[in-house]
Amino acid sequence: MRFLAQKKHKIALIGAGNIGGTLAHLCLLKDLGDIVLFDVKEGLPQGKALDLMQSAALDNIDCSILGTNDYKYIEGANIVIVTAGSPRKPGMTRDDLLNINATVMNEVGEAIKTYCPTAFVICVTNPLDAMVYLLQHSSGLPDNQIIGMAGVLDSSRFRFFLADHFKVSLKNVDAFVLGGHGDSMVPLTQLSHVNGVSLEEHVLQGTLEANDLAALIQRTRMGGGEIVNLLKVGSAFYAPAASAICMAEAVLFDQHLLVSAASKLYASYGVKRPMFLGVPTVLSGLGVEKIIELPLTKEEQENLNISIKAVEDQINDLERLGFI
Ligand code: TXD
Repeated sequence: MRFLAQKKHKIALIGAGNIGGTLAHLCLLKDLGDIVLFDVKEGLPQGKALDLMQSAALDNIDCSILGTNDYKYIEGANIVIVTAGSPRKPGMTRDDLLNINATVMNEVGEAIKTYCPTAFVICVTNPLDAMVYLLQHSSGLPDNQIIGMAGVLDSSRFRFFLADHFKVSLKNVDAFVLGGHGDSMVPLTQLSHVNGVSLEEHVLQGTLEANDLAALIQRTRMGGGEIVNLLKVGSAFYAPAASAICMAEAVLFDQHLLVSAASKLYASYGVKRPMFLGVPTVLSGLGVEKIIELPLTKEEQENLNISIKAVEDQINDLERLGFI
């Protein structure tokens, strides 16, 4: 190890389903580090790891992917991305998943506490805002070391719908979505721009119909459900995986990147109890470096309050069911 400037990163992926497998593939293609793919299903992580290693041979990427059913191999991981649990099925609400996935979060939290308590953890499992809360509870991680992934995905969905509507390059669109990962998420129209002009300004200038904007926002809110209904089995996985990788890279490479992430709040943004909620968050080598408090319009705050209430209800359910 004398000549090695820095050790390779170790990335643990908990859950080797659709998102977990895609995450492993992205980590491999981006050569992010050594990968451990964990799942409770015997053979699944091992089979995917083998397949991925064989694809690495074609891309001439020297990396290691270990597929396992044993948590001990996540020891010393720098990053843990959690997708373990059940995906939403057609007709099922995110809240229906609470019971099944809460049990999984307790197991995962215990494993993180035992094997990699210094890792930065990104939770993806739904219902997101409640699961990341529970995962912090069971792992005992400090606030800067754990976030939930939703806002990056919701913002990229909004960006795509806007670029498609305006027929412009995605590069000319930026968008920001706050709030809980649910039907009550809050796309910010003053902070989202097409060709440098805010959506509010587009409406004032007549280059975007108010009705069209409302429809684009509604499609963003229902973005996950639209894909669930099309797929019939399972839920979106390419964009969710890409979103989690964007967050992992921000931490691994100390990018000081501003993203919308489910971060721990105590009293800001109008929350009345500690909770995780999608807010502008700067990610760096410190993990959650800072949470930015944006001034919101009255309407945005009212919408955010609906999100806050939805997350509060989920946490209350966790309490009622004895998970916390
Ligand atoms: O924006 C977001 N946060 C999301 C979240 C966007 C899309 C999907 N979102 C949620 O991610 C979705 O509702 C699920 O809760 C997770 C994972 O979605 P994925 O599509 O990857 O689900 P799969 O393919 O069913 O994979 C889940 C895997 C599967 O292989 C199970 O065997 C495994 O999780 N699983 C477990 N792994 C480890 N430990 C336990 N206990 C366990 N239980 C199931």
